[in-house]
Amino acid sequence: MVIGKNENAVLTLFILVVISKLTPIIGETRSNCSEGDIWPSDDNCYVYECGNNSQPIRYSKVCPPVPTCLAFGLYYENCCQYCNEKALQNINGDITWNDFETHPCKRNCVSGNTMTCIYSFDISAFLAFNAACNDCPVVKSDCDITNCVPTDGITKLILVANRTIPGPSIEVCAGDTVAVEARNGLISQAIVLHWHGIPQLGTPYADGVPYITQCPTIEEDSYLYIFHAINPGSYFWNSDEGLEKVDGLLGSLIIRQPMDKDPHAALYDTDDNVIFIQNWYHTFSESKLYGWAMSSLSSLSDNFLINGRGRILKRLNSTYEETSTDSAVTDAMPFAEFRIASGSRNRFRIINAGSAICPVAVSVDNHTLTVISADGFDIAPIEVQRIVMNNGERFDVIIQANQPVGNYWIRVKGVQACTSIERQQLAILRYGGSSSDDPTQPTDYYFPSDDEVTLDSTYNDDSSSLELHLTDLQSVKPLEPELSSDQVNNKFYIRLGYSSLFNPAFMASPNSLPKPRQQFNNITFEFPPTCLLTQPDEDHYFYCNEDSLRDQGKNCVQELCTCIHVLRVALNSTVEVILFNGDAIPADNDKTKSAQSAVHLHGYNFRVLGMEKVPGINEEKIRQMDKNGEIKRNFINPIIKDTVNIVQPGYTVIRFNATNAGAWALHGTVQFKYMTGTALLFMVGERSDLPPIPTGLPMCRNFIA
Ligand SMILES: [Cu+2]
Repeated sequence: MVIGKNENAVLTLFILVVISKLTPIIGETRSNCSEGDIWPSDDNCYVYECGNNSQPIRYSKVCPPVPTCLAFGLYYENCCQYCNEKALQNINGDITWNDFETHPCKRNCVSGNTMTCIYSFDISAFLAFNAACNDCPVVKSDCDITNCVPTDGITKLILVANRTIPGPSIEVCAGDTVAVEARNGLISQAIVLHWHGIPQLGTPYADGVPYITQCPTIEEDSYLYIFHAINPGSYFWNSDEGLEKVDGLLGSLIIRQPMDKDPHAALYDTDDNVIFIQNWYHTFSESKLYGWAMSSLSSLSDNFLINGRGRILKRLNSTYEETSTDSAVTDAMPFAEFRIASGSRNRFRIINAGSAICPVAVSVDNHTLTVISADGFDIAPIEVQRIVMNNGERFDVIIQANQPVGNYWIRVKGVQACTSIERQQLAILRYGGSSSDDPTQPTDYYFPSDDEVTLDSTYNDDSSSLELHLTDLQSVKPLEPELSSDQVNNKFYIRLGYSSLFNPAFMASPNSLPKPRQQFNNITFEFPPTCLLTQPDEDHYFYCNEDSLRDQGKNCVQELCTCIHVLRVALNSTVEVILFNGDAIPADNDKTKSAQSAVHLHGYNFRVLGMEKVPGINEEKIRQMDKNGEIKRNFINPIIKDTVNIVQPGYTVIRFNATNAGAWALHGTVQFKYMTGTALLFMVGERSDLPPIPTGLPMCRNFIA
């Protein structure tokens, strides 16, 4: 493997590697080198030797041999692979199946004590409410039997990690290293796991976006995700391959911190409650998607689950599954339950891992929610009765057990397009010493009235004067000086809209009406034919954006533009994105229904500088407003998020400092819209800014590439 001229050169090269940390970087080329001079390349991946006529000769660097090492301990430095023996000594158990509750990494966080936390996800197809459920729900405890996966009592095909819904929860401390081995035991589908809200600083190959950061993991194969749990907060993981997330491949990811580091530590006594909200379909997700595309069926969520449980609270009599199943069963299914001690102050982490259309409104009867954190970043506490949150958003709240001992409903209601079908789910807040009965308050969708102080992160403020918006919240972290300037290095206007052009993939016949397809700037995103980050030598496909398509003379309003939508950004430059949305995008086949749409950014946490409703907004108008200084930007402690609603009609302004090299997706948070084109990539930095590609990764390409 060594390309050396003679033994001496090999020895010199070896010494260079050994002392590479001490060798100053000299530069790629030297104008006046003397024959025999040896120096490393800027990226430390090669060694140059000065040859005849001062012509440098490039050699591959000789790395020291890697000792036998578990994959978890391998790391790269200066273009060589090393084994972190210390990390291996501290490894904590290959914990499989349902032992995650007792995982050694789920612990009280103490400063200076970090761990490497290993998890195995066995991903397989499975059946919800299956034969393992015995007499559930008649015998309530049978619903808790391992392998039962009760959901809402409807038997259906699901995709699971370790046979649970939601999937296993990863709970670690800030500073830990997380290693998840995802084993694909599906019969006919690849998988890719994404860690929603984790910026993957320096670990772009672990971000889990198919054909962007990795090849999808095929059947019977596995992929090892290693990343650092840096910022404490509430996150989740999910499959970003197709619609697998919707069918059950998702779970929470909680990063706690030592209490002495938490600015809100004095406000709460307990921190072990997670309210995990997901959409639930009563058929396999793809039959929902194609039912919407090729007939007049609804794609709205059939139900919500809270921590994997719930009942069907309103039957629409519109689907076979709902009308044919035994309502005596589904009406008796157990709700998720949360137990708190009277007088205690409890941190609840509310995670909306939803993937279908409709934001949700979350409230707890008779209790105030003190919001202390949004998307993993602390805010100045604010008291509300209700939080409206879109897919992908997380809010941590404190619930004080200051009411009479008893049981109270936790309500999760689908709003906007889901109001008329009264989609909702309930869970129970039980005080210690209360009965095991259901709460006595009505379960009606319209109870209690909407006249409550509401944090509405969707900015849909036409109902109440009691609404607060994200722009009313304050981060505990002041805005970074480089983001406080009037000027930014990069400014992008991104319009969320939709195309109703001919689209054979979603049409039953050439005569059918095309279904509206969501886009950014009139471009339908297409995933590359090979893996963009890990197969750089095959990067000969065409990227596009609004400018390049215009230069090619394309009119994407008249013809469907489908390509790899890329916005390039220099490393360490500042970025402002003005997201705007003028069209009410039909939420479903019922054109009268629409819902606010959120976007999620990978690789970064961003500041939300402004959100405002502007009727009749379009590209011309937003640019004119910006020119006239009419876009509202708040520079005083704007909150930090990774998922935000695009006000419709109106705009949302975000800023971030592009310090993380990679190809980072910005995408819609309705899964089938993301997978069918509502996405683009921020390409930050150059290839040389990326960490070395891990060795031994699988390759992928299509036949055409
Ligand atoms: Cu994400």
